Amino acid sequence: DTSSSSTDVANFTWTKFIKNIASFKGDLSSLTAPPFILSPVSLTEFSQYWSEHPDLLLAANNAGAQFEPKFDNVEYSDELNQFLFVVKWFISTLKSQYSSRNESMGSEKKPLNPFLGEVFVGKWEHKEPQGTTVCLSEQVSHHPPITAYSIFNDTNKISLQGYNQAKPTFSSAMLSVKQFGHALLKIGDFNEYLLTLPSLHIEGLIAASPYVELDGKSFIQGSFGHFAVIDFFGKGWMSGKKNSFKCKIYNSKSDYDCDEKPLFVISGQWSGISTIYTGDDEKKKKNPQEFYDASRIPAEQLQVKPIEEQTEFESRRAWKDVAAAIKEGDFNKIHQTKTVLEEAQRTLRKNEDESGNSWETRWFDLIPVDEDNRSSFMKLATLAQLSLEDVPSGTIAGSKDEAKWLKDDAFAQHWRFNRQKWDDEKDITL
Ligand code: CLR
Repeated sequence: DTSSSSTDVANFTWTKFIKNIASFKGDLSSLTAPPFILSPVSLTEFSQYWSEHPDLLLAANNAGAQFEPKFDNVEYSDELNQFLFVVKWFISTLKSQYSSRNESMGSEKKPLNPFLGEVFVGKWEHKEPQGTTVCLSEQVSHHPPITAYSIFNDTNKISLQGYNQAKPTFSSAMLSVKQFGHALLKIGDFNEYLLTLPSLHIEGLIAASPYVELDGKSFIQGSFGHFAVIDFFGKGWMSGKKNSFKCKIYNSKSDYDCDEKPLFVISGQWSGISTIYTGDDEKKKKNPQEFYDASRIPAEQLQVKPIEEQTEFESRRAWKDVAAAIKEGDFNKIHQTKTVLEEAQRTLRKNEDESGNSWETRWFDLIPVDEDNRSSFMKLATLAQLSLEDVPSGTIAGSKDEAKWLKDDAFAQHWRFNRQKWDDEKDITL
């Protein structure tokens, strides 16, 4: 019976893949996976997810505009008002970040593992007077894989920078991922926000239709003290709905520590509707107002120049043949095209070793925490009592968790955008 044998083969391959995952140690990139679970998109492209609602990002530079919904019994300072815009933009990024592949490809898939120096650039062009929002993404490390990004709009004086490393761990057919890194948002000359990245796990592996479920927390710390904690839950929790969250907003981290009543509580689904209450009304579920509806506003894709105009470092050009082979589902061709790319990388590294010149990152620098005067990371992390070290994003300073992740020779360094390097860039254009 030939009709059933092809499904048998697919099932066998998937079962084998799951078994491989279960006994796997180290970096996911080296895991061979059946073609149907491979994505033709590289992780360097994921940076664009921070701004697929650019209007909400720009709105955070609110220039006096009142955040809606507005509650009559709340006093809004300019800073609190802006903080709400920031929270709304952050919530709006989550659908793109964590569930867009399910919509575009039917399930979460294994992204292409970027090579060192791979870049992805693009822009959103807005109606006057909003200018252009630029997205720059660069693979700054291959082992471990780390992607750094910078998204900015000079006209609106708003910029976001950050970096990301996903560390997977496996236990009993469960794939859990801790995110390292953080994002820093700067609005105007003075207002800055630190955003931490939640942990997540992959559901649906056994059924061969994987999807991301967020399970940790994100913190947002503003330079004027405002603090938000966002708790993420999946299907089996609280509301029972997937992609649920609860966000509490406080005047300060110490209000949160002292268990003060939050100023606002927002709850619902980040992939759907969420509701905002004042801290006074939340328990009684009085006067609910819609906060955000992710299903109503489609993501705005950034513009990327045609592949013919891209350099060999640019993601879509570099992965063109591999992506085509993945779309064809041709296992051998995937392997062949990938090998060409990997061999070229190996030769580059070998030449660097021999000549003693190591690879130089293009737009980002690795900066020791105490020399980092390009961002307010130290100030904001200290306000939020978060670790300054290279530990999972959002780890509390001095906590057991921090101790668990700290290596003896730890020496905290973080990736920071170097605007001058981008302004001097000659080869890569938007
Ligand atoms: C990368 C940085 C983004 C947010 C984000 C979303 C989804 C994550 C991805 C990060 C890292 C890689 C990831 C992915 C989901 C699945 C994928 C963890 C954190 C792994 C490598 C693939 C697992 C393979 C199964 C799907 C078979 O801002």
